[in-house]
Amino acid sequence: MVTDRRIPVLGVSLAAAGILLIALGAAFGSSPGSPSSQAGPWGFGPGGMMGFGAANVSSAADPGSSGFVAGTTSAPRVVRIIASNALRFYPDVVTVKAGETVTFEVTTMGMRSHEFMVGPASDVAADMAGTPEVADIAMMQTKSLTYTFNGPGPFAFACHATGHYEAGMRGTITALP
Ligand SMILES: [Cu+2]
Repeated sequence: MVTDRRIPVLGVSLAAAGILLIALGAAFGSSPGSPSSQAGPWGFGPGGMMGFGAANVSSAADPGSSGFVAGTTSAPRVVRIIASNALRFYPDVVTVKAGETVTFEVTTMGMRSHEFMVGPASDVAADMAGTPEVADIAMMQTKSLTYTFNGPGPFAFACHATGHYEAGMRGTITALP
């Protein structure tokens, strides 16, 4: 999906992303050693330019981690997701406990706007009308979507902005009993 138009703005986009990453790292609170801090998740390679590899976007503890508290409708567990300019979600695998309520806070990095849909995997794959979704998440904007994981799944999430799903902009959800 690289277009001619994108090339002149790439430098600006990277610089803006770097600034946002620094801000995100501060705002979200780093927790070194959490899975999301590993392996240069931003797509710029290990160690990344401009410190991308050290960037971290922490969410509340996952099921199976110490400190995990299952989300409820009155107190959903917050899971933060980055929607990248490279048409990927970070993280792209989210673990939930069956029955819990999760608020996804989805932030767009880069200049492309994204959508975030979550629900039964078959509905998400089909972009089925009525599947919970937030749309038009613009650069550096965050939108929230709260979802209760009733049943065993499988569940998934995806962006259905034109061409994005086909390019691989999707994620899986593991629901633990
Ligand atoms: Cu997208």
